[in-house]
Amino acid sequence: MSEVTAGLPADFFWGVATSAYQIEGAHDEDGRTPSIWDTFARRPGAVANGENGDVACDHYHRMPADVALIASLGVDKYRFSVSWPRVQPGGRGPVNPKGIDFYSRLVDELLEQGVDPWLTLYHWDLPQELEDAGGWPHRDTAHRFAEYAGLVHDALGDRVPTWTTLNEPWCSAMLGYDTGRHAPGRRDFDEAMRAVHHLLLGHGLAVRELRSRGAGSSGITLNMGVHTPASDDPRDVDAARRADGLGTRIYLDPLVHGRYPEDVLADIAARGASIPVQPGDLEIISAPLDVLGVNYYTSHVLKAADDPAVPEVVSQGAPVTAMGWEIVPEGLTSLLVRLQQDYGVPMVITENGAAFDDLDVSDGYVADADRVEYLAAHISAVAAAVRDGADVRGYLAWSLMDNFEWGYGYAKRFGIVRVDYETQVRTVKQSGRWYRDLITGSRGTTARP
Ligand code: IFM
Repeated sequence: MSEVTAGLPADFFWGVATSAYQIEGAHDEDGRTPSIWDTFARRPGAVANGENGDVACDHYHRMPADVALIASLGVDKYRFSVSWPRVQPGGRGPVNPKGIDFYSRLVDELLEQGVDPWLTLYHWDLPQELEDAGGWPHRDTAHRFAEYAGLVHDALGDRVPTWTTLNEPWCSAMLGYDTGRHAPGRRDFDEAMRAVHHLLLGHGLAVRELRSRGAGSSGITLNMGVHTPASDDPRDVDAARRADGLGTRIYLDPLVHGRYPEDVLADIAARGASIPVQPGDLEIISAPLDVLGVNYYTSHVLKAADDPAVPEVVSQGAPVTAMGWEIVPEGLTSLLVRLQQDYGVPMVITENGAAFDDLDVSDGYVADADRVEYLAAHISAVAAAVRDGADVRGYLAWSLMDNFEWGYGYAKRFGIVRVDYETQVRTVKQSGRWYRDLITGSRGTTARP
């Protein structure tokens, strides 16, 4: 066992993650209809260089080779997402046989290669028709999502052991409906709060559908970090409380404790908005989670701003990735220990990784020592949290390969495998080789054949 993994249990598992819109391409094939990201990416100025996911990594056409690549990394699990408008065009009605067949073949291919499929139902690609009908601020979207979850489980439930309902609902609600930086690009805080509740309700209803069909493990993935006040000035302390409230507790308190936090409800009300809870919703939302997915990239230091409702993030002087995100591995240890104490749900790191510019590319070799260092520091941070009592069962690196990084287009590369977008050639980076060796070493066995 290396120093990096010291303290991780023998059955700790390893994997890689992607999402549908970021890698699949084939945006209008085999009956797929547009999602909010297809629409948003066409809005001038929404995505860097006017890029979109029409082709992306062309994974839809290269899936068997990509699965062989995944298996060559020696991972236990592959986390992917299903494109809702591919399997249920328009977000209503029957399943699209060609669309679901793609995922059925993907699952079979993974199982054949000895890799467990980990399925995320929603990684931000809402069918455009459902946005036109009101999107996540509209309660019916939660019901549509549960119906879709049932359709996908009917087709794949016999072979997929782990189900995640939503990926990072904070991004869907806040970036999608408050700041407008993500699809659908609306800017209205009250709509964002309505979206939060309907995303959580959709999660709870979907879990009910999955469990009624005998699903194995069901959970949700949240993006989280640590929020530290810039000073002990009560205004900075309040800034950190607010960021934690809207970033973490507004999701985990209802999911685990069946109630929204009072202080957060008061902050929301002070901004003229509200959470549209109806009788029975919180019971649905708080169905026990088998697993909490934790996506971690950075942590923030907060300072009170002129508008106390919108705290300011200040630099803590740490080095940054190509996203400008500060590298704070110790934040991951603190976060996991805090989540264990406050919520006590078994956890898996469902995403962690870094964008770097990968300038050193030659002769089929990508030297990305910066990414190796980032991954090593964060895996060590997970091991430290486990030694401190956090129940963390596995780690999935973001991302298997370079892909469409939302508003940044293809300029930001998170992969441990490089994608040449001209040729679609994949090259395992130094970090990918390092990760494979780490996995092999942590098992004390040789790599899978
Ligand atoms: O690429 C995204 C992913 O889709 C969701 N989590 C964060 C990643 C990096 O920004």
